[in-house]
Amino acid sequence: MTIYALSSGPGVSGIAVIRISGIKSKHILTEITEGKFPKERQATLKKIIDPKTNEFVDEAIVLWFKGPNSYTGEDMIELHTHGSKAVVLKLHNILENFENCRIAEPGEFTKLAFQNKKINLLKAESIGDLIAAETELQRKQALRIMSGIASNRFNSWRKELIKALGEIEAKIDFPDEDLPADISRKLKQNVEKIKKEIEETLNDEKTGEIIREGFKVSIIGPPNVGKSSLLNYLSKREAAIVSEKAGTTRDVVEVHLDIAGFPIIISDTAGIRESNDEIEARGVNLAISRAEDADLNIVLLDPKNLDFKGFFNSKIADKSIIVINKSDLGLSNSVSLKANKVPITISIKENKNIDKVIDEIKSKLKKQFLRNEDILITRSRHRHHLKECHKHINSFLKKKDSEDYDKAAEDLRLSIRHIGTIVGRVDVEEILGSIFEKFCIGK
Ligand SMILES: Nc1nc2c(ncn2[C@@H]2O[C@H](COP(=O)(O)OP(=O)(O)OP(=O)(O)O)[C@@H](O)[C@H]2O)c(=O)[nH]1
Ligand SMILES: [Mg+2]
Repeated sequence: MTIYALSSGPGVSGIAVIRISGIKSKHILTEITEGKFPKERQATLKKIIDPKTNEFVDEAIVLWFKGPNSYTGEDMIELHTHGSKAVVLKLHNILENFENCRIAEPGEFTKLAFQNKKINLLKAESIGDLIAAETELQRKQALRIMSGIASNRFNSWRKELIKALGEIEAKIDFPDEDLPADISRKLKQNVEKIKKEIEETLNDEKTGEIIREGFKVSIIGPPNVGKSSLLNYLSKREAAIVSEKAGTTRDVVEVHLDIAGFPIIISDTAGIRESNDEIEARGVNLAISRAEDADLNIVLLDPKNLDFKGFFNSKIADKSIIVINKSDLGLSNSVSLKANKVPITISIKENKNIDKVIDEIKSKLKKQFLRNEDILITRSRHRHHLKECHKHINSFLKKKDSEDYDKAAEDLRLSIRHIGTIVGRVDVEEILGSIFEKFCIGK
């Protein structure tokens, strides 16, 4: 099958890039251009024609990549046409008329690259992350993972574990050999070292995932205190409806922001109060679960609504800053705050002190992202498999020295499988290879 797709963004642009990958690429390029076939990897200006009618379609820069030296590993073409909708549409119509040629599915070029072993799973994911990156931090993280920093570490752990497994397999397969009876101390020490390194990697406060997905800030508080006003102020637009009526916001309103290069998802939520209105009550539940889920909560109050113990549970309290809005109305002294946190007093109406809230967010962000340089985990998928790997290593290390080797080998096998899944490599041959190496000692 040969696939094609517009690889540059949709809409009008100076240049549009259409990619074609697959066995028919060469044939297609011969059919839609005239004259000499372009040299490999050399930008060539060509007239594109409709092979059915000989109609002139556009002038384009044509690039020919012969597989496997291409992004997908297959024969590939890039057509850099003028970026009009009509040109792109016409080319799509021409391409769909070729036999066994269809439009690509989302991510299919990268999937082919992975399947053809041009890239591993981590690199495939980080290419996706780089394309989606909206902030400096996200771009840097995607590039770091793309460069192979995480793959190298995972692969080296995996290699060590495969080596250890090979040794144990050798004992199972050749019990009569002159091998020490116990699982050697050195082998255990090596595995112990990997275990410690994995623990350090896991102990990262999920920074990589937070950079990728955005730092979640939730604005929570009683109705009518100015939560939506704060969201609008921070996002510099009318993202949420503001009204003097209490209970205006029902759904969660989300805005993506870039504060000092940090990716942030800020959520405005329904004001929290007892309500008989079913929809409002659902909004309140949603608000509380958002706050529990957030990386940081701005608990917003106003002088008339200083009570928040109703929703300030332990999941929310630890990651909250308290902000009292409407300072222009004067503060009531008679109300004591029920949290041992110093509140920030602001007025959105008079634009007072809001920079203090922003500074507070920034300082939390800086703390969170302090050690982004040694981050290896950027998705919960990686974390899950690394945790599983750690679990099986632990179980291996707990096995008594002279205990059943079969069980110890199984622990290692599972730990290898999980770590292999992160980079997309689960290969029985490799384990067999490692056994074979051992087999070769004198045999
Ligand atoms: N005096 C004064 N009024 C404000 C200030 N900030 C917001 N308001 C007003 O307070 C009212 C409620 O504002 P919203 O932003 O809708 O409040 P909310 O917390 O989102 O309310 P709900 O969505 O109903 O929970 C509006 O009339 C705002 O104009 C302020 O600093 N001072
Ligand atoms: Mg609101």
